Amino acid sequence: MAIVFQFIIILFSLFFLMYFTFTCAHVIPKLPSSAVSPELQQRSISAQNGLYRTKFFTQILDHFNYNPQSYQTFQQRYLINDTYWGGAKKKAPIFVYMGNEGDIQWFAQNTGFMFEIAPYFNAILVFIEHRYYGKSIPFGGNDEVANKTSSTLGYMSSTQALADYATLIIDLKKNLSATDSPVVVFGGSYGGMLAAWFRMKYPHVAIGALASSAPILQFLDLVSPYTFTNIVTQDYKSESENCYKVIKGSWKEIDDTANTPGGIEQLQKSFRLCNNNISAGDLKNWLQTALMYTAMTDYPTPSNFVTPLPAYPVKKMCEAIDSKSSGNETFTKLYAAANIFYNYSGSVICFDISNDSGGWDWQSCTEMIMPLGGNNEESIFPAHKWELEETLSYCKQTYHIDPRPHWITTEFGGHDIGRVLKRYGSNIIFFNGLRDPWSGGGVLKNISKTLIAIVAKEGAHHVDLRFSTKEDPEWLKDVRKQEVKIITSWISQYYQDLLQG
Ligand SMILES: *[C@@H]1O[C@H](CO)[C@@H](O)[C@H](O)[C@H]1NC(C)=O
Ligand SMILES: *[C@@H]1O[C@H](CO)[C@@H](O)[C@H](O)[C@H]1NC(C)=O
Ligand SMILES: *[C@@H]1O[C@H](CO)[C@@H](O)[C@H](O)[C@H]1NC(C)=O
Ligand SMILES: *[C@@H]1O[C@H](CO)[C@@H](O)[C@H](O)[C@H]1NC(C)=O
Ligand SMILES: *[C@@H]1O[C@H](CO)[C@@H](O)[C@H](O)[C@H]1NC(C)=O
Ligand SMILES: *[C@@H]1O[C@H](CO)[C@@H](O)[C@H](O)[C@H]1NC(C)=O
Ligand SMILES: *[C@@H]1O[C@H](CO)[C@@H](O)[C@H](O)[C@H]1NC(C)=O
Ligand SMILES: CC(=O)N[C@H]1CO[C@H](CO)[C@@H](O)[C@@H]1O
Repeated sequence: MAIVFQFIIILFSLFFLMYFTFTCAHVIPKLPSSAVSPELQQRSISAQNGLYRTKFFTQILDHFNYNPQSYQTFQQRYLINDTYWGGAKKKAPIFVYMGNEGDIQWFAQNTGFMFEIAPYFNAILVFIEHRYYGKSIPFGGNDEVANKTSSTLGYMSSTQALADYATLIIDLKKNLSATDSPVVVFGGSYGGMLAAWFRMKYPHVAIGALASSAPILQFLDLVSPYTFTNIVTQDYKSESENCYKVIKGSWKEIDDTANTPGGIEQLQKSFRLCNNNISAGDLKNWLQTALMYTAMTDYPTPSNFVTPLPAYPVKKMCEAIDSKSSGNETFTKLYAAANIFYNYSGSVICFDISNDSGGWDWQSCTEMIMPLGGNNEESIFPAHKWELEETLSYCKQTYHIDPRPHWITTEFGGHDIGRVLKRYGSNIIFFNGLRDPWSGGGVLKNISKTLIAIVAKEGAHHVDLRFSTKEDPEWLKDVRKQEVKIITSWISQYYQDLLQG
């Protein structure tokens, strides 16, 4: 679901850059789920259970090659819930979540929408884990081997993942004797991109797709690299002009302080950091990460997606910054804001600014070259021009491979998407919340009667897929109602077609 910012990756590229240039810090956004460490995902997962049973499927390593190595297999995890299923005899529907970059249990638990609509549709729910994440690791399930070099990581791609999903779904339908049951696919963030692409590439497997917050246009020459940060900027500005100004002014103040004797110690103290060896760049990354993720997960109710947060966290951060009790000091104000993102639980003793990298780093070095992180004059973040060259050299250095920045648009399209899709595509819902910085790379216009863009002005990253709560605002209830209505129409159309033979 979460396509979050690849913050980690970004951090990596950032460090690489700083090493050479010591230029100002910039954080490249990541999809939200890539920001959550496996340990953290695990902790939140074990807190919940009873939603599904876990299964494994023997999956082929390489769907697109007939050389002997490609016949190697790995165990792919999927989760299943058949409590509400109407059964194969009734041709009751199969709802499949297309796993993103992380542990599938985490996505299942953050996709309450599917659990809540399953009884209405008498649907069986299936959540499939993406290869190279969670427990679905090729090369004997050993991530140290699988993740080690580009020759083992080479089998990780969106096209392989889609082929995995098709293979598993077809096999599962056979096992359930449910070949005539309609399949609807769901996904948020990167998972949403996969859902949309799955419907385009495998129309014989899925009758429709709900692609929530899927930035399928966040690629080279399609949207401005500034959209992401422009939206983040707008989010904070919309709360208060002062909030925007304080944050925007803080970067220079951090640099200036860091350059004075004892400045680093002062920063450490002001922000209550555990690390005793940080740079201004580390601190700025850490703050920018908080600002970006808070914008992405600016949900109208308390949430625990990337981290526990109050309802409307952007507003809360700005209130902290604007509040008189935060004093006049920029750092006190910023600390108060960061404390909301990093310490809403109140259990953090000091902040550990450290970084690590996940599997998305590989993906963002091969095909997922998303122009992001560039900032214009107005930006709330330090100015930084997005350069393809930086990504290319970082990837070369890290993985010894050349990224293929045009592959995604070659494989799935994107240019003139409306004109192209309206002639051959159908049955996709593109949901976007305009407060979500990723919405800049989303499909925001209706393409045809069955390629529908649902746009929520107040919405954040795949908010529609979350479990409903009593406090949900009307607009969110309406979005979900609209989605249910559209999915109902796909399914009844399918049954009609089936009758007509
Ligand atoms: C399916 O999900 C529901 C919650 O919506 C839960 O009560 C039920 O136990 C789950 N069934 C299985 C087989 O896990
Ligand atoms: C279908 O059944 C076969 C035989 O039991 C099993 O090996 C395979 O994993 C099953 N497929 C799925 C998707 O679970
Ligand atoms: C702090 O980091 C710098 C490089 O960033 C390194 O040269 C120095 O040894 C480190 N100091 C400590 C105490 O780790
Ligand atoms: C904050 O600013 C106001 C107005 O500029 C000033 O009167 C006040 O003394 C300042 N407070 C602190 C704690 O610096
Ligand atoms: C986290 O919040 C708790 C409770 O408000 C507070 O006592 C603690 O100092 C905070 N941690 C940091 C690092 O600021
Ligand atoms: C390596 O594998 C683990 C699964 O345990 C995954 O979470 C992680 O993101 C992978 N890292 C890389 C660099 O691919
Ligand atoms: C797309 O069409 C639907 C009705 O079919 C409408 O509810 C929705 O607002 C339209 N979306 C946009 C972005 O105009
Ligand atoms: C603060 C911190 O831990 N920074 C580390 C982030 O990752 C780079 C690359 O591995 C390290 O060099 C930094 O020390």
